Amino acid sequence: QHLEDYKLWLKYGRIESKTVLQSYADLVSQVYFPAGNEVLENAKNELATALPNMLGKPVEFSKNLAESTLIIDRYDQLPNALQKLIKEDVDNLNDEGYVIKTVAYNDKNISLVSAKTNIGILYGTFRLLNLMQMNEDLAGVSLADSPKIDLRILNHWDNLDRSVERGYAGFSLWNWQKLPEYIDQRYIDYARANASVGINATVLTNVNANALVLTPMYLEKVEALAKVFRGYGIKVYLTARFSAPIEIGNLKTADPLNEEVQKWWSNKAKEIYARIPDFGGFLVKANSEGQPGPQNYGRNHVDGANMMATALKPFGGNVIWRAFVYSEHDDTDRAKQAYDEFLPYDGKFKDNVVVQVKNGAIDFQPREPFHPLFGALKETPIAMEFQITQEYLGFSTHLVFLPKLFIEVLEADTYQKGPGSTVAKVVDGSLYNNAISAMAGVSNIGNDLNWTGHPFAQANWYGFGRLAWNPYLSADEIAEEWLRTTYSNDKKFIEPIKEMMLTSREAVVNYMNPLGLHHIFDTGHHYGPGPWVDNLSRPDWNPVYYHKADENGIGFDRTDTGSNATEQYAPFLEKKFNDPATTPEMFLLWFHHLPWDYKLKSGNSLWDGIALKYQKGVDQVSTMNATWENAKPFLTAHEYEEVKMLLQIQLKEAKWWRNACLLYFQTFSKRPLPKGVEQPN
Ligand code: GCW
Repeated sequence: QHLEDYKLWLKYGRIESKTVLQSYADLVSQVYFPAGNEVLENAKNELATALPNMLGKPVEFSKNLAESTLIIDRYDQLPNALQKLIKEDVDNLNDEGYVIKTVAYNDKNISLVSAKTNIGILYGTFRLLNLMQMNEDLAGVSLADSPKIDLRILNHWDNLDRSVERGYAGFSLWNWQKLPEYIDQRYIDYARANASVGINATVLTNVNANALVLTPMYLEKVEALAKVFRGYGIKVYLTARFSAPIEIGNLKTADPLNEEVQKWWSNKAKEIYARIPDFGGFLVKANSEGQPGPQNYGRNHVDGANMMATALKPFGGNVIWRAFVYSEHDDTDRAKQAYDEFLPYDGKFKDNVVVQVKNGAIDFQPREPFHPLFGALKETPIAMEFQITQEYLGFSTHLVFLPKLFIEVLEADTYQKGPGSTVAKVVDGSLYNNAISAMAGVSNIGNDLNWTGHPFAQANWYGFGRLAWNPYLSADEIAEEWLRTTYSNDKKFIEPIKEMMLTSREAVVNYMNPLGLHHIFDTGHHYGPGPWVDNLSRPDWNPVYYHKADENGIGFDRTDTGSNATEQYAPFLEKKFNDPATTPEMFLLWFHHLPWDYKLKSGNSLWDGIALKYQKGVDQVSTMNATWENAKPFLTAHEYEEVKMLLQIQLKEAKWWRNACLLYFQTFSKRPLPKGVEQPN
């Protein structure tokens, strides 16, 4: 029973509807799938496992193309007559895209899955199985799809001792001790899951990096993982500790302008590529939160990134350089620092450098306005960094459907090239025609039986992959797909549970950080509330720095009368955000310090409005509990119980947040709680 959780959205359960079953049985009565290469064999194996499970009988692979009902093959391998039928669709695909189409061939309708490349075939096969799991009508299917983003990459914050920074689903999947010889089935299932949603790269190690991973002892193990992942179209990246030349190379310096250092990195790249010819490259966190970097030697981010880019270039590798920088020695508003530091470098990076920017300017809060670097960096490929692991969102205990958050950011209009310059267009490279486009997700995966801790956190892994493939999908579609492949195709189950997922993100904002409040988490672990914390060594880590509550009011003035972070946005937005009346209320206290009696659009005072939001968050979680209760008939006892227990914790903790924040803020507002808000006791 519990093992079902392990299968993620690849359960391939028996199809219940008789008519669907019959139509699929017809569809696959003879399958032509020659395969013959590792990637294709993996696709074929997936089919060979999935179809009998779904249909209840073995699959017939045939050598006779002419008589087959389903043909899966690369375009260049197809007979001319078949090529002709899909030429137009195939012409429009990119290298990773695929076509799934019903065509008339030899006087009958057959289904065709084709692509320009092997990996396209793998993706097409997974998509076909996905459609079948959702009982979609495939009789006249005509579908052509290509990823809109080149690099769809997971970032594991996994340490070599298998602890996972901000990981809440057990220990790291990578069993360094048993590698390279022992290939855990998990590696294969991880690769299958990723490939099924189009994730095509993974960074194995934490950005707070350990240089040891670049030594031969570990590279041998990385090579073994890369070998498994290659068969699923997944490239391996590593984090590169900037001081590695000193730590593992016996050099006296890691100065990027020093020739010895440059040579060391070039040799390191050569050594890695000798083992892993398709190695992706390095992800680097430099001069951020105490990590070493070029600034230790009086150099800058461009010097550092370009030095590594030069080393990787001959082998086709990339440098992904993070822009998550802020300094305790700089009293500029933390939200402004990354933009200030990186904007002057626009256009100065080598062409195999991507700058990776978190979705917001502070740090993965339940809600933040989009990072002002999106749209502002015009000549530098910019990768989106989302956090799938729920550092500030209740770990793997709270049910929060993150595609809602991701899409809110992707849909935001930067106005940097006029209206319609959305973050999605920046990230997919279409706005400025960037050479590389990338979306990264900080993984929520660990060795828990169900991979992600909370069963619904699987939906966040799934949703990240889907959005990295197509950043224009809706949260509704993603939730629906995930529910149907994970739980049930029954509408009576799907509709209410989908609704629960879609409201869950707003619920967490309401009970943790409503109206633009942010970073009021307890210190270090970031789990519960800690808005009162004011004694940390770094002022920019203290919650009081962010909410600035006092007797007059609450919020961070980031307008032209305050830190002027608003000036980092395009003029249209700058103006909008400078005025509380035109600032979307969801960002109100992000940009403004306002009196407790400030009147909200609802007519409520700010104080009452804050209190009502906290209460609303609690009420929403109550509703989530009731919704789950009603879904009981559709669930196994185990499925029902595990989420029920988690939702009960979530309710308790939503109340904890409400009570803690309201009692604390009330010491400043000195106002009673409005009607409808439960009195904390
Ligand atoms: O906010 C911080 C997290 C750190 C993380 C850092 C980063 C990997 O609390 O745990 O370090 O962000 O993104 O580099």
